[in-house]
Amino acid sequence: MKSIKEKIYVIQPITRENNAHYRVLQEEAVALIESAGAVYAGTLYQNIREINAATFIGEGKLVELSERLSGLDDVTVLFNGELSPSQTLNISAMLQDRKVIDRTTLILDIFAKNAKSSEGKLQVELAQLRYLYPRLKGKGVALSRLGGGVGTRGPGETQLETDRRYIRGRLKYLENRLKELEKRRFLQSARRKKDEIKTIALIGYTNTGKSTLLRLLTGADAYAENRLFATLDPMARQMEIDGVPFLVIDTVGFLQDLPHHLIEAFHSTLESALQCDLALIVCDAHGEYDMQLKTTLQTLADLKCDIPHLLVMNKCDTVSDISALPFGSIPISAKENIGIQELKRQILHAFRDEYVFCELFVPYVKFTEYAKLCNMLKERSVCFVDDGKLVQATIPKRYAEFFTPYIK
Ligand SMILES: Nc1nc2c(ncn2[C@@H]2O[C@H](COP(=O)(O)OP(=O)(O)OP(=O)(O)O)[C@@H](O)[C@H]2O)c(=O)[nH]1
Ligand SMILES: [Mg+2]
Repeated sequence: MKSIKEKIYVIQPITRENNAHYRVLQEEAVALIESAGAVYAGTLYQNIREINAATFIGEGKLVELSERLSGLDDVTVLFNGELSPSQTLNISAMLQDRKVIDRTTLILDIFAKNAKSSEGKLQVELAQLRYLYPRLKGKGVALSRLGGGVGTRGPGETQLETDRRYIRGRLKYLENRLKELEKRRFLQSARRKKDEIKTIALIGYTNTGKSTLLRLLTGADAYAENRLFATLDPMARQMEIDGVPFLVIDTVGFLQDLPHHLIEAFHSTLESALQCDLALIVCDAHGEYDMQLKTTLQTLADLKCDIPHLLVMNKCDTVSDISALPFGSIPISAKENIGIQELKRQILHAFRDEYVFCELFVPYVKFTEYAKLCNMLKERSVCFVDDGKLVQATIPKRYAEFFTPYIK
């Protein structure tokens, strides 16, 4: 069956706070609409000096919008900000019962569409129900106006219309189930700590190329696409640099003004990434990287995450002058495989206190003795000579003393 794409018209408020970046917010709204699989139908900008408690923007402006949209019955209105339940319903009523959604609802809808793992789906459902639950109070039939964002994904109208007790029960179930999964993950990460594999997390703004970089570094079959929130479920894959094994974790992207409870919803899956040993903060060298970096650092701070990081400027194949990029950042192109050796060198450098890279000489008479130590190091290359073998080795520093007799 050929599906008809939903058309969405944007109301972009201009406030004192977003005065400098409302255009970027509007462009992002368009990208969000496209990422949700809907069609962008236009924008109405509105200066707001004082927020109207009932309708957010002034009623006069809503009348203007209503006239502008007359004859376009099937167009949904996206308010590019967060609306209270009553504001949503009032705006909808003033627009002849048109469907009105806010930015959070749209993002939740994209999340619902993109979650692949069972845990990701549970998290999205929990976030959707938590967002919708307070909006259910005594709204009766009007509920359907709040439901499910674009299309029919997520909890959807039928579920919303079922009784609130059921939703409360479902919330409890989801919370418990996620707690169990979190416990399991905690055990896995504890085991990893025991195995002592260092973890590297790819963190950053959405659509900057994190998944593309994961693919390049680890050969993983990660999904990368030119749309927002392509990745929701973290994916972890191993790679090795000069004999040092690393676990690389891809994560959900951040977005400016991403409501806090949405990030909170992903806290359990982000957890493993946030406990990493090193973060690669990925920005788009061709985009608004100052804002991307600021948003990322702010989000990490909000999540109380203070980890060492390297700043990676991706998509440098699209930039003519890389010398203008932030000082100390590492320019790469994950798509064109540019700058990756330097990135790997800097990753290893970040762990320089943890490993010794050296050449060993093992005489034949010591082979048995050496063999007992072998699981403590990584042999990068071996070359047999007359009286023994030469080994290029990577040794975790705490084991280095066992190898002192062999170090050349
Ligand atoms: N020109 C260019 N495009 C790139 C590069 N790296 C990634 N891209 C493109 O950027 C888009 C987004 O890439 P992803 O790897 O999905 O980005 P992401 O950061 O994982 O995005 P989310 O998961 O949505 O947060 C895709 O269309 C990629 O092909 C690069 O180095 N150069
Ligand atoms: Mg991704």
